[in-house]
Amino acid sequence: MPASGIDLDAKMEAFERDGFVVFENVIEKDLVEEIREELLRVEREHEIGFRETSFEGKNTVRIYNLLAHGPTFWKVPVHPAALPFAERVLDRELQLSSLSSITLCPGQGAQPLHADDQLIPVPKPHQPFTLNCIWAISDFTEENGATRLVPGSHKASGYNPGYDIERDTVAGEMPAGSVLFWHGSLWHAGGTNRTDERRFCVANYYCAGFMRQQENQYLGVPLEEAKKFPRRLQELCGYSVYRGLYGHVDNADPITMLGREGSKLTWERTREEVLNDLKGAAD
Ligand SMILES: O=C(O)CCC(=O)C(=O)O
Repeated sequence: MPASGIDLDAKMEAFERDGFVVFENVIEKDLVEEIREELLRVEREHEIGFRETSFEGKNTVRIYNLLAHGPTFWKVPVHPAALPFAERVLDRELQLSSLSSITLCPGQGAQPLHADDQLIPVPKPHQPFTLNCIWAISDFTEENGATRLVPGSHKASGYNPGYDIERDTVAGEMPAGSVLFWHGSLWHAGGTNRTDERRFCVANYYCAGFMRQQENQYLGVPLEEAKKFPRRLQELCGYSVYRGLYGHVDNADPITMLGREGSKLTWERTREEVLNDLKGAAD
């Protein structure tokens, strides 16, 4: 078991069967509180209102590009309760695809069912290319719009849900401080908020190292800010080379542009080094 004490084998079994899994009460209470305060601060300072599309939710506050909004958010993608599982699902060369918040306000209706990877033109079912990792910053309940999930739908072949499709769903209920992971092909949707309180969460969305990220991290986060990130977060943002090759800048590891020592590119390595790296990435 990893240092966090979470049995990743058991979690992986549930994830492979259902397409989602919850890690209950794994985030420190102080951090949950700090994130909620920071989300409210950013919303206030940037005068962020409701979104304008039904998909994003007309009674929903979404804040995109959270890494650019201060160090509190830097803690999320590298948190030891969540990253090891994501590395297990996608491998150690995964990237951060996007980091955003989704605050369902009172009166927000249900979102249409969808799969996060539905724009990727690869026949289904397929291995996970993306992994969503929802941090509950308030309790997630059926009443306040906990994410609706269609168990096993990540194994559906051939098509994605149309927005008018109806399916039996379960509610991803969990206490604040828990994390809900789902396979990018899983059919899911934000629920209906029938309460008079907000449902807060941060959506930490990872993708495989060979994919294009949903948010452009290089332009979204000023270089001077990215230089202050811990190395692992820089790598997750894409300041790294996939399989020692993809993403290089003029034949160098892009992390050198942040003032750090880079790794050798594939063609500078011995055959043994390449084979060892491939093995390490898959472990
Ligand atoms: O808010 C939620 O529970 C899920 C939202 C979602 O799936 C999305 O916006 O893509």
